[in-house]
Amino acid sequence: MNSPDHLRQQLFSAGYCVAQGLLGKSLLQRLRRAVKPIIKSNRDSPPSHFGLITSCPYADDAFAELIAWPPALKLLREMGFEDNRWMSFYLIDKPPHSRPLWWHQDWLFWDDPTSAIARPIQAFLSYYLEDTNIANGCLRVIPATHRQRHPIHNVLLTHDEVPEDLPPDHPMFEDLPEAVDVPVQAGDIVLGDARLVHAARGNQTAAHRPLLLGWYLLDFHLLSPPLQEAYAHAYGGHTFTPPGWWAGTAGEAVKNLVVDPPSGAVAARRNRKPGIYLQR
Ligand SMILES: O=C(O)CCC(=O)C(=O)O
Repeated sequence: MNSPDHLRQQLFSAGYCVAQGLLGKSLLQRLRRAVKPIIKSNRDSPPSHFGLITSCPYADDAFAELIAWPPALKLLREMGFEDNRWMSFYLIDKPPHSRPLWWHQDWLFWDDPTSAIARPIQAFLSYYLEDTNIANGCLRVIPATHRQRHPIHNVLLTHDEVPEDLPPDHPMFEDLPEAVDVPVQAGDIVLGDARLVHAARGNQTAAHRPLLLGWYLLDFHLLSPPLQEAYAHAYGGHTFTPPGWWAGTAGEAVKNLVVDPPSGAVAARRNRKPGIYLQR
């Protein structure tokens, strides 16, 4: 595995990095079992993300372990991030023979001057539950687009603007030569900056491709007060209570990661469209 220093350097410069083998075999098996009924019950629901994307119901305590997974939190600390908070987890399943996901970025606050800083503020930790590659729908990234404008930014629609049936010839699907595929083994973590332009290959196989994607805030205490307040309104401790049925101390570990409640400060305004804080 690459050293935490190397991973930090890659996350800062390219906008993403891969930490290998962080999910132990036993939690991986428990998570595979936990997502199976969710995937099955959603099999006939309308497509979104050209597959299933759903907020985790957290009903299985494997999710509690995942949210506060000690090896992941340790890695973040070793990478230099000391005060990390959890926002949400999504199950993103690509059904057999499903379409690619379009290029997009996920940063919510492009009007905030800290949109331009090198340090990642909001990051995804993606846990692919099966070996994932070009054939079954791996992640694709355009390195360094978390801080640097790229022509693709000119054609990106925001999440609210993307129609469910975005045509396959839309430029948001363009096969760019500088795009990098990110194949992983089950149990690896992909860490990505929310500002990074990324997409995913289609699933050309007959098997599902499940992903558990968690959003985290890195070094919450260093965020500007307006950002802290915006996150507090959406995710602050007041909105999340660990379910009582989580076994043992699982809920306790998650409590340490909950975003502080609002303080009454002025909150940053949401704007998903990059502006002057994305370098040319
Ligand atoms: O499905 C994937 O592999 C990536 C999904 C993702 O990163 C996203 O939806 O933001």
